[in-house]
Amino acid sequence: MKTAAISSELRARFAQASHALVLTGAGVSAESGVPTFRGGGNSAAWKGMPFDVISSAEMVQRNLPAVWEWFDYRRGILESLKPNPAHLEIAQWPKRFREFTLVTQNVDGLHQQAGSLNVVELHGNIWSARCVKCEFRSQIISGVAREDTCLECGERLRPDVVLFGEMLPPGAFEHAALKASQSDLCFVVGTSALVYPAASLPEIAKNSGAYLCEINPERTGLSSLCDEVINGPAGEIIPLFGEIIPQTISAGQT
Ligand code: BJW
Ligand code: ZN
Repeated sequence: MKTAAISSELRARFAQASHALVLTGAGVSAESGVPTFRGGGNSAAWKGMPFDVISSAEMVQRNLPAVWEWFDYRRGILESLKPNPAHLEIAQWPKRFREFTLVTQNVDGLHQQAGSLNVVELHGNIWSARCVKCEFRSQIISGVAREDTCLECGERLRPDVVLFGEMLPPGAFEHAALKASQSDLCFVVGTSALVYPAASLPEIAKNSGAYLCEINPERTGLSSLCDEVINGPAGEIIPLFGEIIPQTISAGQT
């Protein structure tokens, strides 16, 4: 895959854009070895349960130990995995734009491991637990037994992730939607764009005049809305942007 994968139009836009937003999904971590949700692999089902059954608010009510088992298993996989060239290149992008916002649906923390700051995590983080009753949160540290009960009220802790039918963290989507509406360049990377409200962010960006680019080996329901679709793996395509000579002065990430 050569730089030719990026059109001259997109190259110019990347060099000149002032407000950029990137929305990532499971596909950006696929080349690190994290299974996607809908692309098959180990993660699509857990002990015969489809992931949307085990990763559901109802299962937290019904069988929290099973939900923990599923998330403990996934954290176990993550312990040995590293950010890939897509995460590493995206971590450099705040230097390329006056404003840069990284929004992820992923719970794996790999963007932060790659050096990205202020990542908007729409669906929470697998390295955090929260109380089922109060606001208490507890970080989960690799190799250290996680807390089972809330230190504030004694209730049970659950994974601090957003399951189907649950609300997103307060303000997270609103912040992302505002930044999407202000962006002049928007990338959608490695998401099937099936899960809302995350999937509405590219639509918001496009409706506000942003140039919309999708990077994904497969077409998605969003592809026809995009100004440009690059059908390829994020870990090969995204680093190619690092070769584009900037034409704007940097200022940081919001
Ligand atoms: C590569 C690649 C490579 C492979 N390089 N790419 C409007 C309409 C209809 C329904 C709704 C709606 N608004 C809300 C809903 C309900 C629901 C929803 O969206 N349902 C749809 C499925 C229809 N949404 C919610 O419930 C959300 N909450 C909410 O809206 O609250 C308000 C509310 C509450 C109550 C009632 C009503 C409203 C919450 C959604 C939470 C999603 N949670 C999960 C699980 C997190 C925990 C866990 O980790 O287990 O989040 S589901 C799962 O899907 C996970 C992901 O973040 C999310 C998105 O998946 P993603 O990232 O797109 O992954 P995949 O696997 O689908 O796709 C991977 C892609 O990568 C593919 O395209 C590959 O081709 C590609 N790829 N290799 C680049 N190398
Ligand atoms: Zn509590």
